[in-house]
Amino acid sequence: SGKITINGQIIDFTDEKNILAVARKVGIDIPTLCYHPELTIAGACRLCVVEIERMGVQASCSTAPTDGMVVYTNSEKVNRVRKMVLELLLANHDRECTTCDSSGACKLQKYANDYGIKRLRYPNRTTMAPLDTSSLSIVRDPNKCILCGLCVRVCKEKQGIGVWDFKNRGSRTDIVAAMDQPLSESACINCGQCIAVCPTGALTSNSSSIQEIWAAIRDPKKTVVCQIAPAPRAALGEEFGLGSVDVTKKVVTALRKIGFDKVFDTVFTADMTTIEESNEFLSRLVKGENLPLFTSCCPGWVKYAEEFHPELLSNLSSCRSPQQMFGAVLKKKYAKELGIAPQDMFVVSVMPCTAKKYEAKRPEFTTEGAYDVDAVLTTVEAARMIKEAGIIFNTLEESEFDQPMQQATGSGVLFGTTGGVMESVIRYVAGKLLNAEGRVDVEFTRGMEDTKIASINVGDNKLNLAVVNGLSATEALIQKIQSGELDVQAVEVMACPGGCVGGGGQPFQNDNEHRKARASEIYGIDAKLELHKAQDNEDLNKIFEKYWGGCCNHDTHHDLHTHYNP
Ligand code: HC0
Ligand code: SF4
Repeated sequence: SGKITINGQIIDFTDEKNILAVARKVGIDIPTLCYHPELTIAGACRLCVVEIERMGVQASCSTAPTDGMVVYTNSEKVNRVRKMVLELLLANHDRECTTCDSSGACKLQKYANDYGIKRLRYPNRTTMAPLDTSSLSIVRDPNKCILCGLCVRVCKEKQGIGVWDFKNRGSRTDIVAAMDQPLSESACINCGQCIAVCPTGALTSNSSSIQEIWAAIRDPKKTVVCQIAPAPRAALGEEFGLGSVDVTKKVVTALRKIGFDKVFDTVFTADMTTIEESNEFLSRLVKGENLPLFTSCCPGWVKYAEEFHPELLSNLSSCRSPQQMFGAVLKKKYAKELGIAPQDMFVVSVMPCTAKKYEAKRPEFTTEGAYDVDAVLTTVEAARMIKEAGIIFNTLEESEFDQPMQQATGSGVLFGTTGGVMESVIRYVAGKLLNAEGRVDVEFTRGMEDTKIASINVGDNKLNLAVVNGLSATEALIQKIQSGELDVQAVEVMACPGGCVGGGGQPFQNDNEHRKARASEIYGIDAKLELHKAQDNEDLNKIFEKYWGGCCNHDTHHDLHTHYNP
């Protein structure tokens, strides 16, 4: 710790590892392209240079503060270096910004503007490399890659997978997926975290479903139905400058205006998942079988388990995710009730997640040859459709989800943040075993730490439980369980940092601050909702009764559960 002077302002520093962090702490912005506070430091882009007395121009991301240091973040020399860096990056960059999916969110575009880069001495690149569109979730445009390496680092460090890597050196340097094969051939689990850290449009979500959805909406033969997941409701407003606030009821209005015939809440089937999964858990506890139970609603985690831990597949809950439970309800039951063939119903979901695009296309999730969920929009893509439809979002009136699957409990909303599925299960189990009335709030499941472990007592049962997010942390936890060091009966896994609020399809500022803000909004929604535990959802209880003669039986198992492929 000590004091440093930045632009004449004396600042105390404690454990900040670099000058950049000290400056940002007091609201002095230094531009960066290759830096992320949660990843290792590369010092590759040189945009974060500052001038330090007696040390000259240095990268602020890789220089530690020392007592008495005097730093200038915007001197003439510094800005000259930054302009040069930006010009060189732009020289080798496809500058078709108007048609880029990241236009408006791109940091290179922003800094070129901020630093007044006008005429470039170099023409736009003329030889364009082909795009990798092989993945259902992610598109890579190599012509927009600035080689910052954030995708390489996030996939290796946070997910422990290492799909991306550098190839060649010097001016021929490139970033490629494993073995230089198309992304779809790699071990990629489609989480989209590389999109979330990419500063440009080199990595974006595969948004090809937008056109399909417009076509379905315009097709008079199709009944188009939309469901919206828990996490987007606290983030979609960011795309309209509203910040991380609950916009659920405005989104319902917007989706109706876009042309959806019915708008439902994925929280309804999150409650359904809680009931099916909790009973599965209780019956495994009684039999002492397939423990610990691992949750299975995160498709990134499911694919990871299939690729890297086939021995754990019998421990995964057999429940479909809420997205796919809703798909099943709609195509297998609700369509029939309306007298519609499953092929004539088009089901869309709005998800914070790029892996949900892949999950929807898994061959097991079909009814009479039609996909249960036909198309998946990320939060960002849903906002784009709202804009394309000419809807002024911010002044929209609010409206309710459709009947007869309208109710949603606070516990289902919690699914959108790390720890939420576990808390829902605990609430359900406590309610069921203890006939507990009233609210059951859980402490240990909350917060952004990547691994949370606790023992809780539910009546006579002592439950050892774990909640984990990020697959590197998950891998570490699995090692502890398999070595016998840790004894737990249930584990909630979400592949993305912070759970779904930090999904790869969420608005671009996908850092810890935003994840926390979104999660706290989700807890706020739960606190306000009167319906608290999954079993409080009366609409759901009626649907269970009407379609399957109750819950957790042979027929719900057939329609609402799945199997995994080693
Ligand atoms: Fe999630 Fe879901 S909560 S995975 O985190 O379980 O994507 O938001 O929709 O399916 O409900 C994502 C979010 C969902 C599902 C739900 C679960
Ligand atoms: Fe790695 Fe996830 Fe990107 Fe796939 S989507 S390359 S797993 S970070």
